[in-house]
Amino acid sequence: MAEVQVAEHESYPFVVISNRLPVDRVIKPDGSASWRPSPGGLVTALEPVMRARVGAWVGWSGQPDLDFAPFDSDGIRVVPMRLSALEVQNFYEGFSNDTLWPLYHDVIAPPTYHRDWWETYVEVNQRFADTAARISSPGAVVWVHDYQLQLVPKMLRLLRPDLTIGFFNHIPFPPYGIYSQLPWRTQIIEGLLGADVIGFQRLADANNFSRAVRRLKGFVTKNPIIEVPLVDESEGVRAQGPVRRGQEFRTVVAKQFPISIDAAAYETLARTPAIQARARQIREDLGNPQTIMLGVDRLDYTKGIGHRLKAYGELLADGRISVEDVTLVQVASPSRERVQTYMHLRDEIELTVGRINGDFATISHTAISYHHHGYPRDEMVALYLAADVMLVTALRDGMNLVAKEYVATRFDDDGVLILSEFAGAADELKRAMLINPHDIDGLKDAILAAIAMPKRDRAARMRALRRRVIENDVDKWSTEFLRVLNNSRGARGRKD
Ligand code: GDG
Repeated sequence: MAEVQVAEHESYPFVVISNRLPVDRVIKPDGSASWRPSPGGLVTALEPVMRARVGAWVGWSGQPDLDFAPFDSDGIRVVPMRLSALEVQNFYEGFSNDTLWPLYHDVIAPPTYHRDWWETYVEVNQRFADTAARISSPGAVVWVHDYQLQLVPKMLRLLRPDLTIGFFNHIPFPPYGIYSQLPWRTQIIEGLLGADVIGFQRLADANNFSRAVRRLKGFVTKNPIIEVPLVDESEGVRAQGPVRRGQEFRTVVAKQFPISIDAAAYETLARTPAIQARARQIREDLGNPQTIMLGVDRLDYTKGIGHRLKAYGELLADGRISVEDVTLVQVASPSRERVQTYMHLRDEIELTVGRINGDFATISHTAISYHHHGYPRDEMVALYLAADVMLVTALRDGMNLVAKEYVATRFDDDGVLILSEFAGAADELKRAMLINPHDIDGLKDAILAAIAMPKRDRAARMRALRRRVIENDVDKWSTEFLRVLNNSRGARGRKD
């Protein structure tokens, strides 16, 4: 097992751990390599937090079998972890993306359970915990992120009881009836309970977690506090049943901290004349349709891309809209391309796009402008500005930052957000047009209503949405999480 090369003296008072680093290693055509910021929800959310603090970010470089020394990237100290090709298969593609991801997203796709994937998950989590333990200064704050690393909090507490440990779950936490399928359900709960604060996107996720704790461990939960009996100072999470009279306990906070975006940064970009010109250009290039609808997602089965295409295709087939008037732009950024389910999904989506375009596009007007690649952020903002209707039709989504980015961009108070009630963002963005993506007729009606919505109604809704997104930005999210984490430092109690 490769050691991370960290100088003896290198230790930090604030450490973030996530599966992926905030940077990707890219090989240029001339064979030289460099690091560039990686896209994705987590990075987008945490970058500003890290830049404002003295700390390090521990994560995988994205390429198997390679060791890299820690380095500075744009003000962030980056500590790369090594994963072997087999670990990438078992831990990342396997247990994380083919067991936990589908299980935590309401089994939209069937989860696969393999014991050797689990074993690698334990080993890799241990290695992340070892590295964090080595580079954290005494009493440091460590913030662990996401479902790939749920065992790290307990492992880290055993190694370094002096640390304050936070965990944030970016994806949903499923209801107990679904969660209980997991053969390693108790180990995961124990792993998470090693944290002082466990953050979720929605209240429902925090409640699902507390219920799993009650069912599997018998601990008392008094929202948002969970009492973990201290059988032995560092191993309390192994205990079973409620705290007994006279017994000491550690308190763990499990509550919702809805994640957000750097709203001001999106608005600044949107106000840039070059980006506005680009938005106009996009409309022109699409043949000046009356309505541009937009979808932006990782190509993932949780995002409901197929449901959206079905609704749009049926509206064209019914003759209720035409390609001259309404165009759909779909950005589907490549994701998890080595996992079977994702390969099938791509085939299925691209077949549908091809059929709809084949049936309805004309020489001058395409039906769906489909893009299976990522774009620079400037281009994304231009797309948001150009889009009259934004379609977020996730079947299940922790939060969905795209919905918030669209709102932050629309400083002109225009544009309609159609938002799935199964995305965490629906808890906050109540003035969006909330839809059930499984109800195709309902989705079709919502699309028609969005297209026909008078300007005054669009503006009123957008103004209300903007207030929410601007008030609750990513800075507030991290400040609030870290405030609660700081207050939780060493929280203990004794049962009377
Ligand atoms: C997970 C949870 C939760 C996408 N394509 C491009 C691009 N993106 C950016 C978007 C957005 C981010 O990636 C995607 O974030 P989401 O929240 O929509 O979804 P996940 O990737 O599934 O994120 C999710 C999130 O974590 C945070 O907690 O909200 O529920 O599943 O920022 O703009 N960015 C650029 N080019 C692209 O082509 N530049």
